[in-house]
This record gives sequence, structure tokens and C-alpha cells, in this order.
Amino acid sequence: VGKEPWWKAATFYQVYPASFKDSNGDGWGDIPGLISKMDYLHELGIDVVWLSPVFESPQADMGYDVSDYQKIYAPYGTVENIDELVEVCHSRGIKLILDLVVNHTSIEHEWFKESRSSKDNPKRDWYIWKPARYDAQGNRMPPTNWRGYFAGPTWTWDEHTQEYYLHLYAPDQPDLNWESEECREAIYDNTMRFWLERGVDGFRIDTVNKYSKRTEYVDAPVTDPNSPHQPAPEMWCNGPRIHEFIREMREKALAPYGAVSVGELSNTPHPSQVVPYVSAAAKELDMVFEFSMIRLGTGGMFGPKYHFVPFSLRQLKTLVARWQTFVEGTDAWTTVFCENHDNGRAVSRFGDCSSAELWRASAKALALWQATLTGTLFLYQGQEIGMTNMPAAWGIDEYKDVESRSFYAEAQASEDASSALEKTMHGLRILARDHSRIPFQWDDSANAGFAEEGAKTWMRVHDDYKKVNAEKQAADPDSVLSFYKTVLKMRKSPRLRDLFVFGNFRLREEADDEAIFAYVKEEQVEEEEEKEKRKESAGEEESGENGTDIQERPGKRRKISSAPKRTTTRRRAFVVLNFSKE
Ligand code: TEU
Repeated sequence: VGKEPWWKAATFYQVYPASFKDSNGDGWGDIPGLISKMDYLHELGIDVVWLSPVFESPQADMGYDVSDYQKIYAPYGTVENIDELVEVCHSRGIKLILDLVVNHTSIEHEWFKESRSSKDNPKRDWYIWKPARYDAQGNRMPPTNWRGYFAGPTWTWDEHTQEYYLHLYAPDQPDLNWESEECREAIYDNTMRFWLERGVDGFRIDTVNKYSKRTEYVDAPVTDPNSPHQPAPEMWCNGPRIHEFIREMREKALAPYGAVSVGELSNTPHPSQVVPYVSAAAKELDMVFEFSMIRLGTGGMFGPKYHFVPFSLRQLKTLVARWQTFVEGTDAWTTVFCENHDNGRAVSRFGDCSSAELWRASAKALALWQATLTGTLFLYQGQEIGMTNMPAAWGIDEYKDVESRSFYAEAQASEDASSALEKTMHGLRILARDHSRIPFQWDDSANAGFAEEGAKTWMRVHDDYKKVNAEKQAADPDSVLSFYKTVLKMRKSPRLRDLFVFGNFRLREEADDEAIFAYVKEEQVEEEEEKEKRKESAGEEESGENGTDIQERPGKRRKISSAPKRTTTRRRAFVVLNFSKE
């Protein structure tokens, strides 16, 4: 694997804007708030900010339901604020990527309004419309029996034009029809070129493997006899034209701008399915997020997602090893992450927060683990201060997410409601998307410094913010935050980068051990390069400084040769994470 382009060794940081920093007292984070914290991010040592959606939206799914791709949702700020953000980021050597949500729009988008206005509207086929079916009694039924991601069917009936439209997520999020070339062109132009022209550096691409659906629109096999709606991801994930669509998107909208891309790849658990998306030669995506590890503990992507299934350290190790090594011998690249806005906090899921000492040790172990893995590293806001899940005592009213709400409502409506609710609440306490969405804990002032005193924050501030906050940790050399700064520097230092970011991962034979997670990172060098290196004087080899410069050192590029390259191991690091309480 080559060491360029730049994004391979970069550290990305995801900002969930509603919860990062509020600057105007409305209890909702905003772009000026984010700008005011750029020094904090710079000091942390990150290279790229990934900003979750800030576009115009009715917020049915926190902005993953866009009603206008060229406008900013007013509580976040304005398009000019984004211009300023680009400038402020770039002036610190930080890049900015936005979230591209183009599998679906909001029901409020003009495109959908036109599409639903009549069957012969020119934009009718920009969305996926199908006629009803009727059962033997003449009752109207959706075109297929599919179950959506947020519980319930994937189809909603439109009275006006007497057809159903498809939505893999909420009914407020109708799926765009990528089979329409005109629609694809509008996506490239209206959403992608518009922001790239303004200077953003690329996109995190939402639900990137769902643009091409199977076109037969047939029922999925019945796996849940108690439900009219059946899991059917094979009907819409990695469909027949998916690679063609993504190549086209890259060629027409990403490549001309040199934009970086990282796509979200759910329901794609086999390395052989993933490689085609991220092989350099395929010219599709730069990177993807594969979800096997982050889904540990969920009852499944469908059905009882929030019926928590305990998992072993062994399962975790196996999955990490698979996704660390799958790129070896290919020209593909991998990513490293353990948190995002769709999952519970890593320290609560994989660590132990039963005492302050164990919490701190767990958060640091996670930091060391992430910083020593191969691939591009992604952090999620608050991970660097060890933010935990919401307190277990908080009730369902504190859970605001459409997914949590839908699964809770489904449990409530089920025949055995009390047991279903108990199981669902237990799962939500560990896994809900809400945990990562509560306000960032900046300091010990009112509202954790996220919003001014007296402001009503859109989600409740964690009870523990006086103990866990960025200001306190910045002043403490032994804190989780200080530890993150150290390991991020280590990861990128010229001496260790080739070992941690680019090295080979080898799980140790202790794979069965339920307390120890041990692995070796091996720095591979081509034999020829190794010989050259030896010839160079030791002093010249590396400066040893921990700068933020992530460009390749000039003159150190590998020679391109058609002969197979012989590699040798130059250095090894032995990483041992001890999960026992002793
Ligand atoms: O998520 C896509 C997705 O399918 C899941 O990985 C998601 O975590 C969901 O909880 C599945 O049950 C993306 C966004 O990250 C998510 O926030 C959005 O809700 C979703 O797309 C729809 O746009």
C-alpha cells in the first residue's frame, strides 16, 4: 500500500454540530460556536473536521433529511459562516469535509414536492414510486413486505397520486431514484460541486452502498413471522449498478476537485465486497466505514436491534483483526474508529465506568488502541475526553432520536409490551444513538459551557459534566485529553507513523484470552529502500519532531517498479491492552 495521498495518515474528527458549541443561547450548537473552538481542535492535533449535516432540514433525522442542499439550517448559521469556517480551518492547516446525504432527501425538498405533485411531473421518476398491491379481501398493501431501518414498512401511501413511495429510513426521507440520469446529474451539481466550489475538501458520504436497488421489487423471505415487515437489506445494498454509480460520481464530481471521500458501508460484512469500493485502481471511494465492530451488542440491523446481545472480547478481537488485515496484498485502504453519532459511547460499551479510576484507564486504553491501529483514524467529538453514555436513570423522554423513538413505540405496541419495553430500554441505555448526541462538556459552568447559563439545551447535559470536561482535562497532564494529544502525536511522528498508520497488524495467540487484547504492529519496508536507508546517515533520516505536517517528505517517495517487491520487517511494536480489573 502506498503512503500517499495525504488522507491516509490524517486524523479526522467528527463534529455533531447541534451538540458541539452554542454561540447564541438558543441551546442548539452552531457554526460560529464551532469556529470559536478551532484552537481546541488544533491543539488536540487533528487534521480534518468532518461536519455532520448543517443543511436546511425539518430535522426529522437530525439533518440527515435535507430540504435544500444549498442553504444552511438557520439555527446553525449561514452559507457565509461555512465560507468563514473553511477559511479558519485552512488557516490552521486543517481541512473540512461535509456530510453528503443523497440516498434520500427530506419530504420537504422541492424535488420531492414536484415529484409527488402528479404522475406526469418531469421529476416523478427522481423518486421511487410503485402502485399498490391488494390482498384476497381487496385490502391495499405496500408493493413489497420490506422493513425499514427505523422499524415499520419502507413504503408510504400518497393519497394525491395514489401510489406508494420508497423510504429506507423515516417516511420523511424518500429515497432518490439513482436510475434517473437527470437526477444523478442534479445531485452532482446541486449538492457536490456547489460546496466543493466554495472550498470544502470533500465529503463523508451517507449510506453510500444503497443508491442502486434491485429493480425487481419483490418480497423478502419471511424471517419474522410475527411481523408484516421483513428485513430486506439484500434488496437495496450493493445493488447491480452501485459500482457504476460511484465511479461516475467520483469522475464527475469528486476527482475534478481532488476531493477526499469516505463512504458509509452498512450491511457489507465481507472483505471481498468491501475491496471493490476502496481499491485504488477501481477509482471509487477513498475510504469506507465498515460496521461489523461498531455493531457488536446490537440484536441485528433489523428487528430487535435494541435487544442487547452481550459479546466477548474474543469476538471484538476477531473483528478488529479481520478489518485490520483485509487490505494486505491489495491496493485498498482501511479506516479506524470506535465512535460516531449513530452509536453509544465507546468507553461505556467496551470499557468499565464503574469507578473514576476504571473509567480513566478504559478511556486511555481505547485511545492507545485506536492510535496504534492501521488505517485512517476517525475520532468523534467528546471521545477525547472520555464522554460516557447518558446516565442509566434517565427515562425515555431524554431520548430524542427518531430511531430510539420508533423502536420504543414498536415495543409499546407489541403483544408482550412490558417485556419488550424492558428489553428495548436496556438496549437503548447501552446502544442508543442519543448517547453520543448530548452536549459536549467544555467546562464546569452551567450547561457544561456548551450553551450560556439559562439556555434550554436541545438535549439534556450529562450529570457528570463537573467531573468530566475539557477545561479540567486540558490542565491535567494525566487526563484522558492529555493522553489523546500524546498518542495522536506519536501516531503521526515521522519515527512511528510507518509502524502505526501503515504497519501490518498481527493478533497474538492470546486471541482466546478474555482479558488481554495483544497485537504486534510490524513496519514493512521494501528491501531496496531499506538498503538505501542504511546508506543514509542516521541524523539525516528523521527529524523526530512531532509536527502536524502530514505531507510526504520530498525525495522519499518509492520508486515505481514492475517487479514484485520484496519486503522486510524493520520495526515492531507490541501492544497489550489489559481488560481485567486488576
Ligand atoms: O446511517 C445509516 C445507517 O443505516 C445506519 O448505520 C444507522 O446507524 C442506523 O442507525 C441504522 O439503524 C446514516 C446516518 O449516519 C444516520 O444518522 C442517518 O439516520 C441515516 O444514515 C439516514 O440518513
